[in-house]
Amino acid sequence: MATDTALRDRRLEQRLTQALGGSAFGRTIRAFERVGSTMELAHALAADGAPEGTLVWAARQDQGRGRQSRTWESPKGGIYLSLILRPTRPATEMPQLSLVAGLAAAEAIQESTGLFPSIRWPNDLLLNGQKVGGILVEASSSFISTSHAPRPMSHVVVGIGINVTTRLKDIPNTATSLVAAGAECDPYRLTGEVCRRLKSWYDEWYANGFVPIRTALRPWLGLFGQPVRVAAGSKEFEGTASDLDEAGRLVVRLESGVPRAFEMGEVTLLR
Ligand code: BT5
Repeated sequence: MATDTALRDRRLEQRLTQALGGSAFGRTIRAFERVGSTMELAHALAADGAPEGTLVWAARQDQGRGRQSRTWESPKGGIYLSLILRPTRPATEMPQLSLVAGLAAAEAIQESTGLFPSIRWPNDLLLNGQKVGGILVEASSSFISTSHAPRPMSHVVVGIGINVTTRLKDIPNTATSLVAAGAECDPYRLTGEVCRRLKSWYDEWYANGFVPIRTALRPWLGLFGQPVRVAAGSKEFEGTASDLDEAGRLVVRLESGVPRAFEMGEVTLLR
């Protein structure tokens, strides 16, 4: 993309290269002081043939996005990154990548700050019940099919946003930042940790499927045994979160006593 070349910030790229210390995820870096959305750039680079592990990083985004066209507030002080992946596992397994990335990001935050974030299935990172980070997984349209047959994906972009030194007045009142939670944190080092851990858990998932990820996720998932409401599509369900199944679906024991597994959805804790 022409704009990509024009806006690249080589100084940022050098700092990130140092912090990544040779991580295979992030071996190719495109860094920007300000972009629309790192997702857009990553999709464009992937369509141009960028290799797996290409990292697109920004210090600010003007059009940061969440799931279902929601806005991801992306002021200065956060880290905003997208990684290009080219998995050949079945497209039906793609939602698991959100949990693979959540695990990597939670561990990276803990390693960099000593804080212990919880993962709110399927894609939120919380500190003290407030959102400190979010994950967005988008697949290229080329593999979206009307057929139910599993197909290899041509590329997937994993986006991660984390509020580091972000001022609380610049983000929703349901949000927090690492600094507000009492931690000091270097954003470049945190990026390096995220990339290294994502590479390692992604390799594990790729080779052995979701089961080892499920085991590693257990201590980070704060939901089990709690009353929850799950909004899935146009419907809402209430019950007790009871498990994460072997495909990464959230199992909720509904008020009727019947367990139901959710592949996607929004979870609210009821207390
Ligand atoms: C997410 O969506 O949590 C996924 C966020 C992914 C952001 C990254 S940043 C790098 C890459 N480039 C992008 O453009 N996006 C990705 P979702 O579950 O839909 O949550 C969105 C909701 O989180 C919003 O509706 C707000 O309520 C809340 N929110 C918005 N900005 C926030 C922030 N900075 N911190 C915490 N919560 C926020």
